[in-house]
Amino acid sequence: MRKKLFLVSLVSMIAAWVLGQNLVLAKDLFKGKKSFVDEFNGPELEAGWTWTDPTSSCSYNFTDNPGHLRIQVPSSDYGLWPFTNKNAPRITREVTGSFVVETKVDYSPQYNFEGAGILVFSDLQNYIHLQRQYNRGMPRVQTINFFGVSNGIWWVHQPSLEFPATTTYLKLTRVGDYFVAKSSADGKNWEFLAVVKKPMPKAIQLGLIVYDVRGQPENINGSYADFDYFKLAPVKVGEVISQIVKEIAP
Ligand SMILES: [Ca+2]
Repeated sequence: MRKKLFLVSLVSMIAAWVLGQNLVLAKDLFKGKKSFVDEFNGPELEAGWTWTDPTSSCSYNFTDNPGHLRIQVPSSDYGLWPFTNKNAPRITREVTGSFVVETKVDYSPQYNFEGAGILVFSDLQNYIHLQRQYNRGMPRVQTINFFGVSNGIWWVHQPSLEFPATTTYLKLTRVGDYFVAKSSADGKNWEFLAVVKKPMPKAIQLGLIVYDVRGQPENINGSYADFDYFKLAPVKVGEVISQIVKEIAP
């Protein structure tokens, strides 16, 4: 009985907090605009996107796989690591406040530390990846990985999620400093990976990234990922509450 009461009050407190955050943040984000969808039909990036390619050696196109944004890297020197490698190509747009973002990516990572997915970026000391990734030598090799850098300190959610499929749906929800990660093989049945609390400014850069670093010597050829769409939508408050409770309730 006591446990039940505790849970009810915990849920009520979280609900009040999330609702408050959500109303404030959602108002900031949507300023008269309900949502944003890019189907990547080309021929150019839609307004609001910024292409970042620090070494000016990567590329993107809408023609190799029509209806998809293909981002490609020519070798395996394209990571996002605050100390040594800041080269990963990405497209981002500014988003303020809470959001749910979803993408579908076709990607076949072959070598260690090849990844592609969603990026939340503030600066090189603060960012979050949710991506399809290859991890040689780990218990789970073909995975969904959820990791990042917070105040300059690298973190990774363990365990990563085993995910052998090459077509991957990724969904990331932000409410305040909470980030909820999910993935799916069909875009209908979503598997919860984790919720993490990471401080981030209200306004961040949100987008898609291809990441390929030299985790093993034979990884020299680079890679590409095909993103089918990018969908930004309002947060479903109830869903976020249930995930946060799932993570922190006793
Ligand atoms: Ca598409």
